[in-house]
Amino acid sequence: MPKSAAARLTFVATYLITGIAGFVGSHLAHALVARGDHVRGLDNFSTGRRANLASIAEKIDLITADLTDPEAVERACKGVDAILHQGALPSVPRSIKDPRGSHRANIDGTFNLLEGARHAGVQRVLYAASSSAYGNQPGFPRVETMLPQPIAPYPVQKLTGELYMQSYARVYGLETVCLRYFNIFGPRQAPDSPYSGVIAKWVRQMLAGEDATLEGDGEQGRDFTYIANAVSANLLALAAPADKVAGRVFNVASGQRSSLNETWALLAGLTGYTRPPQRVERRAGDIDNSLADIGAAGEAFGYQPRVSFAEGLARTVEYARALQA
Ligand code: UD2
Repeated sequence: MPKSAAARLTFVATYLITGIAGFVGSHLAHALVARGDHVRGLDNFSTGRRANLASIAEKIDLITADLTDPEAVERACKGVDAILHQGALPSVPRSIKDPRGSHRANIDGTFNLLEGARHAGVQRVLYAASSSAYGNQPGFPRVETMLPQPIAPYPVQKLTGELYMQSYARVYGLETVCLRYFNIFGPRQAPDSPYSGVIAKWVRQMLAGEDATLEGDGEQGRDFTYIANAVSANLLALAAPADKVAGRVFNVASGQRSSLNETWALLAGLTGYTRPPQRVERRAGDIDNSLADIGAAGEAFGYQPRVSFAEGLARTVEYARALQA
């Protein structure tokens, strides 16, 4: 086995972030650059935005390439200590509309990344997995030992990536770590696509005084997780000893459930929005409820959410308001 990641990665290391121009990828890049690490990024700019990297553009090595290009991915992995694999085509409804496109990005892309990592001798890969893997089975909070029951293509793809990560840990000794993100939100999340996360979308619409849509009765719940909490989970998982994390899956969440109706009310209060929601039908493949047990990540690498849901919403609205000004 190589030196433990904890020993090696406490020194200046070279990281590859896939999907670096996206919401989570760009936050990770800012955090790693801030602590003086070398950051290389890969993005095809299909959904990512250069503006997300503007203030660190000079400090990172940016490769414009697609995860489905095996040679480009293999080149990007050379000389890298650890990878934060965030590149993906998210959204449950997008995957229902275009299962082939999201399959390619999420499954073929993840496979190429693992092959690139293996050939380049990368030590550790953190993988952005999804809470959607749990599906609509009974039993809350969600614990990593539950059998996944994905419904739409997107959760199937994200879960397939997890299985590949675990396989590469067992077969090739790559230190892969799957972080199951629970509805991450915060500044820089794209607000203007039909596939945008609900909080980013509502904040933009409410601040612009536009109608906003509530799909279903609004009683579906989510464990909304502020971006800074997800970033801290990644940094902790990078530094954790291999025997605590390699080949494992961890929930990354706040450990609190909020309904969409509650979320609407909080955002309306923060933005001064008074219009009623435009109520439309529930989405196909939507999850009723989501709430994580975050004990495993706490035990393995000391993860604890530091920013509450209410504080996260306030920061998100403040950011969006400053952009509009
Ligand atoms: C899933 C995953 C999440 C992440 C994400 C990536 C779950 C529980 N979560 O998020 O972890 O992987 O996929 O895309 O599976 N909605 C409205 N109005 C709108 C937009 C959305 O009412 O304008 C509703 C939507 O029907 C859903 C909820 O808001 O009930 C959340 O939707 P979302 O697209 O923000 O995220 P979700 O839960 O599909």
